[in-house]
Amino acid sequence: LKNCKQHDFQIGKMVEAFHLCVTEKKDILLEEYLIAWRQLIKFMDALGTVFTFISSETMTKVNILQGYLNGEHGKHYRTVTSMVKYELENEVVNFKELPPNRVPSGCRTLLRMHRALKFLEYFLYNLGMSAGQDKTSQMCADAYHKTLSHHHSWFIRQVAEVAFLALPPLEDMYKVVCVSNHKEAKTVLLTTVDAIVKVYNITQKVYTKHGMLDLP
Ligand code: 1Q0
Repeated sequence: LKNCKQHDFQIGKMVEAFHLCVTEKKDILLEEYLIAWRQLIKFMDALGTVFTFISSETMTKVNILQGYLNGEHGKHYRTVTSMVKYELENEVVNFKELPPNRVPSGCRTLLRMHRALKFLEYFLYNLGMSAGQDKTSQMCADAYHKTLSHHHSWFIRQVAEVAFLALPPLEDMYKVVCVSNHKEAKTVLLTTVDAIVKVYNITQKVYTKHGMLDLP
């Protein structure tokens, strides 16, 4: 496990990006959103090889969205609202099962990440509120069972359960986020949760409005 000087995950950068991605009109800037996610991927990579499968799957999602942003219709992918509008108008949302060999839609891809944010919110909250005796693997499993697991297949759930067991103890997690004690950790983690909740709620509203919470 790498400590905070040996890897370049910075929780501050992640929180900042989750803050900056929210616009005044309560929309989400995709570019900043992806910056936050790249930090999360770095964090998973710092935890070791057990998490490689999860982090590379997450990277695939980030790359799909970045691909749309850099693509010929990139200007329509600047924010979540503009992406949804564009994909709806052009009927590329994939409301039905995606034909093979096609790049999944932006809406469908973002939905996966959006669901994962709810998990992250619970997990980081648990970590922040922990008095120190709790096991990280248990806190992570609890968060997962309340949230993301409902959207995962049996196979993926088994993969997740194995990964949880490989989570380092709380003090080591603190080192990865560069905090030295529980009080500091609590502040950092609850600030992060706050930023994530804001982003989550905005996305949730847009997706609810367009009946997009169950895209296959
Ligand atoms: C560090 C702890 C990591 C624990 C991860 C728990 C989540 C388990 C996820 C398990 C498997 C993911 C592999 C594949 C999933 C896909 O099937 C699924 C759906 O996509 P699709 O195309 O098949 O329909 N994909 C997803 O759900 C995408 C999201 C994956 C999970 C992202 C988890 C992000 C969590 C990061 C934790 C970092 C904590 C950082 C801060 C720590 C501060 C102390």
